[in-house]
Amino acid sequence: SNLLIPCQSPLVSVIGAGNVGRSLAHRIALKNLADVVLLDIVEGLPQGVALDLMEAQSIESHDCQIIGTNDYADTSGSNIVVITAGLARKPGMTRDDLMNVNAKIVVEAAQKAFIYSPDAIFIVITNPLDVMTYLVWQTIKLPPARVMGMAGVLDSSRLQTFIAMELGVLAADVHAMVLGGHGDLMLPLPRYCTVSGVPITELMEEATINRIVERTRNGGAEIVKLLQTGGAYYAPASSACLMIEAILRNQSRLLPTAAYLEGEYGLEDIFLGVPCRLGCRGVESILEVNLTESEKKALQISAHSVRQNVQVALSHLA
Ligand code: TXD
Repeated sequence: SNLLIPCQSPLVSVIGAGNVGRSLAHRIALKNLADVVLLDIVEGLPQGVALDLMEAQSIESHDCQIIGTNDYADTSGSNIVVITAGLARKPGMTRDDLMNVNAKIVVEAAQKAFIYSPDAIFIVITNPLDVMTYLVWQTIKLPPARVMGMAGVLDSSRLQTFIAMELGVLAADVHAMVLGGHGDLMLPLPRYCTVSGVPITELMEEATINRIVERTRNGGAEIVKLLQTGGAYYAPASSACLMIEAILRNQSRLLPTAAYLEGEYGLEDIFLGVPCRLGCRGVESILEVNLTESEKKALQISAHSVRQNVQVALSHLA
């Protein structure tokens, strides 16, 4: 009978077993979504993290296998490859320095992972997000639907949390949409934020909304300032996990995703955060919502800055 045919779990490979990578592996296992291969350049690190996670398997009663490795051959046949590898900013390093170092790391990771998982969907997390996502796509030349970047889900989740805190409502009842690049130029859209269907513009003063929007823009920096030793990782891992779940379960969820634009929003040949339907084929479609003139302008400015950085990174890689 069909019951006797063993069915293989999906496989997610996470490149970079640092804070985000290991938290993501944990999250995937807790949700029993997929087996996970954690890969890092540091010897012993991914093996240790994977073993530690596996040692909780009986307590958490999931049945995901998590292995750690330094060898891309072990990532073979992944359904999804997530790239979190990279360096954090060190004293004396400019944003450009960081970008050029991470560009090299990310391009190499994409090339090597692609050899072993040519059918995978690639999700990029490494910063600067929109630039790195473009480089991955350009390196492996996949159909654009199969390459995407995670940032919008995190930025929207931050906004949702701040709205919930302000109004004293359940965060899960709040829905928000943040578009544009991941960084100071992101474009939160209060007009499209609701609490159980009620627009927040009906529930909050404009000044309050502006304050919350500003806090969202600086969400990453606020955490870095508190932690001192690195950036956020729990909410980023949860955000990436949501996208992975939407893909593996073919949920067709509408999530803000850094996707390749081919004329949408008047933009071409760029990865930028826009609302996407995520399903088993990756980015199933891009939704073009109506933007006001000033919102369009803000998106253009965000796009311009991403484009400039892509050029810097490409000239450095050449
Ligand atoms: O919204 C978003 N997209 C983001 C992005 C939210 C949070 C973090 N964001 C970015 O993700 C952050 O700015 C970094 O660029 C990445 C990873 O953040 P994380 O906090 O996980 O950084 P860590 O803890 O320093 O981990 C990076 C790991 C570390 O273990 C390195 O040894 C490894 O990457 N690394 C490599 N792995 C494989 N191959 C190579 N070449 C390599 N170089 C470093």
